[in-house]
Amino acid sequence: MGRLEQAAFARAVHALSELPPPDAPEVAFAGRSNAGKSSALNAIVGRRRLAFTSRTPGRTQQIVMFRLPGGQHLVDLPGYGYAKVPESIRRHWESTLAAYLRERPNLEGLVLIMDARHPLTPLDRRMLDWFAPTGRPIHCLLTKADKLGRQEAARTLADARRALRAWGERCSVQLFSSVGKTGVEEAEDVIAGWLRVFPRAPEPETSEAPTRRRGPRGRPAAGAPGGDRRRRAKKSPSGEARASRRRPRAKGDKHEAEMP
Ligand SMILES: Nc1nc2c(ncn2[C@@H]2O[C@H](COP(=O)(O)OP(=O)(O)OP(=O)(O)O)[C@@H](O)[C@H]2O)c(=O)[nH]1
Ligand SMILES: [Mg+2]
Repeated sequence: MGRLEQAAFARAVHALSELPPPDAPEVAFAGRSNAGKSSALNAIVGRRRLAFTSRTPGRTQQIVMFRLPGGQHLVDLPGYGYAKVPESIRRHWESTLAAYLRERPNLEGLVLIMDARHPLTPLDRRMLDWFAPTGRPIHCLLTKADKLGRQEAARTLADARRALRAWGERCSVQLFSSVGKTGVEEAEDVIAGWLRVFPRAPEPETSEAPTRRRGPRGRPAAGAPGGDRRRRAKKSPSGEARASRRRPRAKGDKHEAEMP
């Protein structure tokens, strides 16, 4: 099971006054309308339909909060830059987002989702301008990378990395695809670190004789010949060993298309 897989819908709010008390770490997903924020959040928690996704831009129009068992929150912010939003609503969200990003004391980091085909739009730059002065980290996902060829993707990443230096050292970037599942574990590592959700301790080695080393339900236990293939410990960027735990996905997996 992924480290963030137990996230559950907690609440959807329109105003900052409705937010829960800031007593546990929080990570927010921001980005242009239709950039793929909700899809990225779903891919990272390893659940297809936790956050609503839609082909219709401007679908997420509230601050939607997902809570982890330890009390931390993942926050799906309303997208910006959708031209058809009425002026009064646009203003409301602009001031709400700016205040949230600057003042939420438990906001540990910002995940900025940008379409890899046109990253760092003027509105993305403004988000970076709002958040970077807080001194907290920003991790950018260049999503829909499946729409780019390999070389184009590599060039886009290098260009974005260079441009993002303008917002300081705490700004990182990676390629991502919710459809192709590119970069999902890398993003999960960053977010789980910010939320202080740590890998589960490895299962203890059994001291039974080799002939009787069977895991639960008759599977070979970790350490038994062939038994640890799916749970082989992997080094995370922080150097900690952790078990590989992503379940395989069917090739045709699709995201939910519309809100019910
Ligand atoms: N090809 C491709 N399509 C994607 C990817 N991520 C999202 N999409 C599609 O992009 C559209 C918008 O995705 P959402 O995740 O709803 O985007 P959002 O940023 O949450 O949108 P709003 O909530 O409206 O601001 C949907 O049709 C998704 O299926 C991706 O990695 N690759
Ligand atoms: Mg959304």
